[in-house]
Amino acid sequence: MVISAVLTYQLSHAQSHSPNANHSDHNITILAEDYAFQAPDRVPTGWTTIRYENHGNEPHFLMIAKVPEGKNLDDYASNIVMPFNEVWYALRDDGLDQELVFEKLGPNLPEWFAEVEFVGGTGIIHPGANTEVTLNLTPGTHILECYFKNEEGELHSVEGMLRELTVAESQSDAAAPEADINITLTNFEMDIEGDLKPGKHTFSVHLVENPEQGFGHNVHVIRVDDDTQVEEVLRWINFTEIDGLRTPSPYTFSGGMHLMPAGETAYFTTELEPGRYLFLSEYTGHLGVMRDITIE
Ligand SMILES: [Cu+2]
Repeated sequence: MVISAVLTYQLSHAQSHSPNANHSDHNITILAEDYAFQAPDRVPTGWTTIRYENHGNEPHFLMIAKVPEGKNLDDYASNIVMPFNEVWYALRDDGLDQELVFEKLGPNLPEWFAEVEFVGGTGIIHPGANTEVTLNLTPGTHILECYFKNEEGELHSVEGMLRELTVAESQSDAAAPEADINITLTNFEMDIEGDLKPGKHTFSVHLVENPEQGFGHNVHVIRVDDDTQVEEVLRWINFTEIDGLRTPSPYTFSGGMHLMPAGETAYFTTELEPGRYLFLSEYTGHLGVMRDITIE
């Protein structure tokens, strides 16, 4: 299959970068480029802080998926990213009804997709921006992924933003950071506690539960104008919309936290300026997991 061949080439190309990684360090940097991740190959178990820098010309995010034992990057690319890409092409090119996305996708995903665990990551960040997230990682094979779309409507993951990260058995001695703002995600609400004033903040994200159907909750911090309609942002952040999660982006992104397991807590930092922000869950914002906040 042509797409698989292209993807395999891009993956091996992307994988060939191996920058400044101290493999035993629990503070790592991951660079987002158009379209590759530069990252270490290994991190220790426990609390790891990831500085995520966007060196590209497009918005990028970082989603981290832990795959079941015995599965690797090639399995994830062929058996999970490809079926998603095929459904996306059916939406983009063949006018597939959005209502039929999961009906079409389901039979093409392997049984082991149910065992893939999304363990956090970042929200979308703008070109030139950076953020930090701190995650409590457990040993195993992980996949770094960004599925934002470029101007041509190709998924960044298919263009090369897929990379393997091994969480080694060795234990990080780092502790969880102190948060000054606490976000709690439930079905179907987002609670935010703390003093949301201008400046840099460390947010804790505690995910109480994920919905039984579909994907779970995450947080994107989105700077919007006073007259921006929430419904329009909710529509745009929907992957199945033709212009959704796609360059050019009509909004400005300040990070957040990607999909994570129920019961866990993770942390992110972001700098807030006076103005209006939406804190929005990509898959469940339309069900109420969002907040519309103006920083005075
Ligand atoms: Cu990207």
